[in-house]
Amino acid sequence: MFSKFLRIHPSLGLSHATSRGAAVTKPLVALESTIITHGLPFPANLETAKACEEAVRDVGAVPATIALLDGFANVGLAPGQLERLAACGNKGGSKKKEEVVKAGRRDLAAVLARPDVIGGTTVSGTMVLAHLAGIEIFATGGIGGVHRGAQDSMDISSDLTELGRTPVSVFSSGVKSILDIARTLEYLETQGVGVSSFNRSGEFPAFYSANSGHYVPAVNSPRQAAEILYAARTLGLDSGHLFGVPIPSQFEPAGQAISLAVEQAVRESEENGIAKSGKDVTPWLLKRVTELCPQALENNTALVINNAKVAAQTAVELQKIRA
Ligand code: PSU
Ligand code: MN
Repeated sequence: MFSKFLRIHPSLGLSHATSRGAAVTKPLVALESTIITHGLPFPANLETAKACEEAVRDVGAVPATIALLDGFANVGLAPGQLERLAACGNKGGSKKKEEVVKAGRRDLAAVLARPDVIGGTTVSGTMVLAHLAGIEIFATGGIGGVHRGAQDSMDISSDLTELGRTPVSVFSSGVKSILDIARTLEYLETQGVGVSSFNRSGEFPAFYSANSGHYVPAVNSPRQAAEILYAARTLGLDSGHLFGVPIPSQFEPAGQAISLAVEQAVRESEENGIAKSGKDVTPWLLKRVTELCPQALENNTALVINNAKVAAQTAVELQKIRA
C-alpha cells in the first residue's frame, strides 16, 4: 500500500515498504537532504553527507539518507545519488543542472508527481518518509523553528508541527539563533513534543553554541535517550521527541564571532525583505552567515556529524533494550 512511491535501499534490511509495525532488524538512522541541496555549499555538502553516513556506520547502525529522486521517495541512497543531490541547483559543476525543490511535508506529493524534479527533504518531509519506512531515529544539524517576528509573519516551521504528529525522534543541535529559541520551545510544548538536552545542565543548545539560556530536561547518555524512546513507543505516543546535542566543545570558541554574523544576517534579511519570503528565508540566512563568517561552515559540519553519531548510538541502545 505504501510501496508505490517508496524506494527502500537494500542496505536497510527491510524487504518491503513498511509503515507501522514493521519488523525492523537493524538499528537505522534517517538523515535529511535539504541540508545537502540548500543548507551547505558544494563540496562541503557532499563531504558532510558522506561523513554523516560514515559516523552512523562506525557505531554499528545503518544510515538512510532520504530524498526525492526520479519520482520516488528514496530511503537510503547509493553514493551516486548523494552526488546528484550535492551537485543539483547552481553551483555543483555537474554537466546537467537538475531542478531542485526544498521539500517539506506539504511539498512531497507535488514533487513526486514530477519525476524530473529533485526534492531535498526538510526535517518535516524526512520525518514523514522515515516513519513510512519504519525508521524511528533521525539526525540533522538544526531544525526549523519559530522565526523572529513570527507574531507578524506567522513563519513557524512545519518541522514543529511534524514533531507533534509523527513518532520520529530528531537529534539536532537545537535551532540556529536566526530563530526565536524561546518561542520555538513554547511551540513544541503546545504540540506536545518531548524535548531533552544532552547538556548536563539541561540547557538547550543554540547550534553554534552549546548554550541558549533556555532549559529542558537533561539526558546524560544514548542509553537514557533510548529509554525515553522505548517508553514513548510502548505507550503508543504518536508524537516525536527532540534531542538537543551540543556542538563538540573544541568548536565552541568561534561561537561568539558566528553569533555576530547571525545577527547581521537577520538584520539584512529584514532590511531587504527576505524575511517575508516563506521557504527561502532559512536557506538565505544560512548562506549569508557562511559568507560573513567562513568559520561557520566547519563548525556546522562538525556538529552535524556528531549528531549523527549520537543518534546512531541511541539507535543501537534502543535495539538492545528491545532484544
Ligand atoms: N537549519 C539549519 N540548516 C538547515 C535547515 C535548518 O541550520 O539546512 C533546513 C532543515 O532541512 C530544516 C529546514 O528542516 O531548513 C527548515 O526550513 P523552514 O524554516 O523553511 O521550515
Ligand atoms: Mn518558514
